[in-house]
Amino acid sequence: MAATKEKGTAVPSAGSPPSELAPEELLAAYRIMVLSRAVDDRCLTLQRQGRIGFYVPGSGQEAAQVGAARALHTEDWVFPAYRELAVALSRGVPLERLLDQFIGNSGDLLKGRQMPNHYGYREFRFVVASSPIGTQITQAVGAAMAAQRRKDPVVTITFFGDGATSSNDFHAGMNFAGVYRVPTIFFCENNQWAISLPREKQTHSATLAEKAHAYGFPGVVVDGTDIQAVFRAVSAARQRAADGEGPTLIEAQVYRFGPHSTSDDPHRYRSDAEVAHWKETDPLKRVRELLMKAGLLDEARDSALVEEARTQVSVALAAAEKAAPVAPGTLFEDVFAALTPRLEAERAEFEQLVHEGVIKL
Ligand SMILES: Cc1ncc(C[n+]2csc(CCOP(=O)(O)OP(=O)(O)O)c2C)c(N)n1
Ligand SMILES: [Mg+2]
Repeated sequence: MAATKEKGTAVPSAGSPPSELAPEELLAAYRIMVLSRAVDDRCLTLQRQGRIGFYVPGSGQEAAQVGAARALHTEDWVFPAYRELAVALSRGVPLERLLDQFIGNSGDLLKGRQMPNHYGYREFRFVVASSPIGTQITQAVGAAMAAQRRKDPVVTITFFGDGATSSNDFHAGMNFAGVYRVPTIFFCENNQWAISLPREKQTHSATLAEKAHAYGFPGVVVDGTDIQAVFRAVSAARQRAADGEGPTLIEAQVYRFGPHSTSDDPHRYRSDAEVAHWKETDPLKRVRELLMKAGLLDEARDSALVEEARTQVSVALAAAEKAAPVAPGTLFEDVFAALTPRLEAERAEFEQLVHEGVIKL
């Protein structure tokens, strides 16, 4: 798979962004990728066992996600879709909090109010996942416009799929970003499928990146299984945005190895041969090879690292499954600063019914 570069590359005007991840950073990135893969493997099983309700795997897309995340600054805001676990982990979101959210227990900062897998963490500037396709795109542009007006040195990045390039929000967001030279990075993970719809039926454009040209800013295609290529592209786009030169659209070409989510069966719409073809460029395999060449990894160390990640998931899961459920009274929190008398009465009645066992949790 070639990493073709489209017309209009994202070249910064001032300063020089880092061109690649140093070997130690690459090792840190690989750890996150391995952990993300371990979470995927475990969570697909957990959903089948009825221990979590829903899950969206990101296997195959780890290099694109971690490469992009590592090019960001702490103050930047991330507006993800729903498949960006490796981005969340890269931002520093603790694995324990993620598992709490999947289960919806008392450790879930969202108090069980979102669908499983729809997490967000203000502390890490990782906005709650968007399930309606594309809505995060206009939100990222709006947040970047606000930062621009307040002269906050913040860049926003939004992650979305190939299918989202057909949404209204994609085009509205791209147009606003172009007109106002907004500091946003549009990061499209083209994983070749929008559930069962293949990329070639999504649009007749030769690439998704070239859609940026119509809005007056650069669009680049990168091989999303090459972590260094992704890191370079996002670093350059970030620099451009920070220099006031406006947005960039990056199309990272990847493949989703697993199902779209725990709700579909990919065998009904794609062939095993296609999956096998893309697995030859498994991003984990590619980074592993780079690390071995750099002398930072060998077979034994790699197996230990994978085992460590699996154990980390098991430990976090055991704690999350042991944690108490969300307290029922929290249902009434966070809408009004002080409850209205009617809601206060309803809360008292609700808690009484829970206490009497009429409402079982
Ligand atoms: C507005 C809207 N329409 C339809 C759906 C149903 N839906 C959920 S995911 C999805 C496909 C999205 O594909 P893509 O943007 O390529 O992202 P991917 O899931 O491949 O990462 C669709 C159509 C939705 N969630 N929201
Ligand atoms: Mg897709």
